[in-house]
Amino acid sequence: MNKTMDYLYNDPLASMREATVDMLQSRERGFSLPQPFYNDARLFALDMQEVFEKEWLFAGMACEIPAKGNFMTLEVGDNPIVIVRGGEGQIHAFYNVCRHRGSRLCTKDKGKVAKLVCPYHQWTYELDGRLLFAGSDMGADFDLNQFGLKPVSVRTAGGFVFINLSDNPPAIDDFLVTLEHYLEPYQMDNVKVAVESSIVEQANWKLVIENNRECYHCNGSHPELLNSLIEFDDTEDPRATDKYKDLVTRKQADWNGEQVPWQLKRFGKRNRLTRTPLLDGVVSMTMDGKPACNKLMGRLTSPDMGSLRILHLPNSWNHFMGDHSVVFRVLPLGPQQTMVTTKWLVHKDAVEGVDYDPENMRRVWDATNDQDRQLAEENQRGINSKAYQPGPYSPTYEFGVIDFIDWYAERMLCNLGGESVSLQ
Ligand code: 3BY
Ligand code: FES
Ligand code: FE
Repeated sequence: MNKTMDYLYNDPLASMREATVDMLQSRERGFSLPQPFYNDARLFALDMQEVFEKEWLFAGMACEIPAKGNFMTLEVGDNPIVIVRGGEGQIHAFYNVCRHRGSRLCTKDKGKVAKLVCPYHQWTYELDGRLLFAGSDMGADFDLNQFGLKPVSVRTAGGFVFINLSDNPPAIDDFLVTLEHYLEPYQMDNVKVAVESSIVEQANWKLVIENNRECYHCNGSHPELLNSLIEFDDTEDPRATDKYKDLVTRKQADWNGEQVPWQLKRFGKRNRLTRTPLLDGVVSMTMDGKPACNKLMGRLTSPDMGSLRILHLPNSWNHFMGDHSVVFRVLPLGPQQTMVTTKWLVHKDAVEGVDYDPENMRRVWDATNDQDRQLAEENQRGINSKAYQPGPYSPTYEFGVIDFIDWYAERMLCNLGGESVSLQ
C-alpha cells in the first residue's frame, strides 16, 4: 500500500475502537465507566461518530421555525446543521455546508430567508436544498443538479424536531407515535419559546446526562427545584411511598377528567414518557409553585397537570406542565465540554409582561442548571485524577443512571460492531 492509500484507508481510531469494545465488554455493570470514557479525546471522537452521528438527536422545536423560510442551526460535533421550513410547510434538515468550497451557509442561530445564500460566493439554494444559482460561469459542463445540499434525516412529532446524521437511521416510529399522542393536549402548533438559555459545562456529555438521570443529589443541591419537584422519578421508582402512590392515584383521576395521557411508556432505554405529580398543592416549577403563565397550554383547562416528563437519549429531557414547558438539549463540544440549551415554552397567544414574566418563569431551572453544572464539573475534575476508578451506582437512587449507561454501552457496542463489519 502506498502512502496515500495508507493515509486514506487506515482508520486513525482503529486501536481506540478495539480498546473501547474491550472496555465495554469487560466493564462492571452498575458501575461508572472507566476514565477514558469521560476525558479521552479519541474516545470523544468515537462518541461523536458512533452515538451522535448515528442515533436520533433532539434538535429543536418546530415552533422555532413557524413559517416558510424560517431556519435554525446547530452543531453536532464538527457538523454544522441547518433545519429549515420549506414552501409547503415541511421541515428539511441539511448539512449547513456549501457545495462550492464548503463554507458554512447559515451563520446565525435562527433567521428567515427567501433562499439559502452562501455568504462566501453567493451560491444560492432553494429551501428544499436544490442549487439554483452558482454565480458566474462555472464552465459548460457544470450541472446544478449535482450540487444540492446534503440532506440530514429529520422527523417531527409533538412539536419536537429530531435529526439523524447516519445513512441508515434506526427506527423511531413507535416513540414518535406515542410522543404525538402525549403532546396532543398541548397543541404544539400553538406554542412559542418564551425564553431560552445556553450554558457551557466543563464536563463530558455523559456526566451531564448521568447527573440528570438521578435525584440522589437533589436534596443536597436543588432547593429551588424541590419547591415543586417530587424526587421520585416515576411510579415505578423503588423509593415511592404509599403517600406518593395515593397522590399519584388522585392526580391520575384528575388527568383522566382532562383527557390527558399519563401512563408510563418506555421505548427500550432510549425513551421514557410519564406524567408525575408535583408536590401536593403545587402546579408549576416556579419558586412559589404557582403558574408562571396565566394562559394555559393547548386545550388544557386546569394548570394542575403535574409534569409530563419525556426522556430522549442521548440528548434530551423535558418537563411539560399545565402553564408552561421546559425542554432541554445537550450537545457535546469536546471531551470535557458540553452545551446545555434550555427553552421555556408557552401558549403562542400568551403575552410577555401580561400573562407571564420570563424572569420569574426561568428562575427555578436557571438555578437548577447552574447547580447541575457545578456538580458535573466537580465530577469531571475528580474523574480526571489518577485516583479515579469506576464506582458503584445505587440501584435504588441511581437506576436511571444505570439505564443510561446500559443504553450507551449497548449502542456503542452495536454501532462499533456495525462499523468494523462495513470496514472489512
Ligand atoms: O427533573 C429532572 O429533569 C431531573 C430528574 C431528577 C433530577 N433532575 C433535575
Ligand atoms: Fe459557498 Fe463559495 S463556498 S459560494
Ligand atoms: Fe440536578
